[in-house]
Amino acid sequence: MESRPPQQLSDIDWDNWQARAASLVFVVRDDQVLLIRKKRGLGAGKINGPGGRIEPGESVEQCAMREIQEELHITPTSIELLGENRFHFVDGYTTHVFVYRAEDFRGEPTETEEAAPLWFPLDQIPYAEMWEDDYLWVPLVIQRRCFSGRFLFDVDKMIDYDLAHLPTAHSIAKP
Ligand code: 8DG
Repeated sequence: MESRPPQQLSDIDWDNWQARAASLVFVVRDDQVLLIRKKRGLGAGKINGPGGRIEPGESVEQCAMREIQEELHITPTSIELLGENRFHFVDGYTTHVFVYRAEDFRGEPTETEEAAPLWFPLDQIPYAEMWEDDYLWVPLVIQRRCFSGRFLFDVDKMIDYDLAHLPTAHSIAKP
C-alpha cells in the first residue's frame, strides 16, 4: 500500500523507525567553535560540524573520530556525547545523528577534498548558512547541555520538529 508522505512528526511510526547512524563533532576551544564548509555529500555547501555516516563494524564514536580525521586531519583528545537528532525526510530518507563535543585535539585543521575548516566566535555561529534546525540545538552543544530531537524535512526545508532537553546523555541509546 502506498502511503502519503508525512506532513508532521505524528504521521511517522516512531516505534518502528529505523535509520543509519551518523556523527557530528563540535570542537569548542578558546571561546570559538571549529566548523567546516562541507564540500560534498548530504548538506554540501552548508556550514556544519565535521561528521558523516557510520560504516559497518564501527561504533558511533569510531565513526565520529574517523570522520573528523578524514575531513580535517585532526584527532580530538576526547569526545563527549551530548545529544541525538532523528531526521526524517519526506522522500523516506532517514538518519540518526549522534552529536559530540570535543575540547581539544591533536594536529592542525587542514582543508581536504571533503571540507574546509572555519573557526567562529561562539556568539557568531553562522546559522543562516547551516541546516535550518541547527539554531535550535547547536546552542545546547555550546552550553554543554544534553538533548534529543526529531525533525521532519522536505529536502532542506524543516516542516516539523520537537526537541527535548535531557538531564544527562545516559538515556541516549547508541547503535
Ligand atoms: P558519504 O561519504 O557516504 O558521501 O557521506 P558521509 O560522509 O558518510 O555522510 P554525509 O552525507 O556527509 O553525512 C551527513 C552529515 O550531515 C552527517 O554528519 C549528519 C549531518 N546532518 C544531517 N542532517 C543535519 C542537520 O539537519 N543538521 C546538521 N548540523 N547536520 C546534519 O544529515
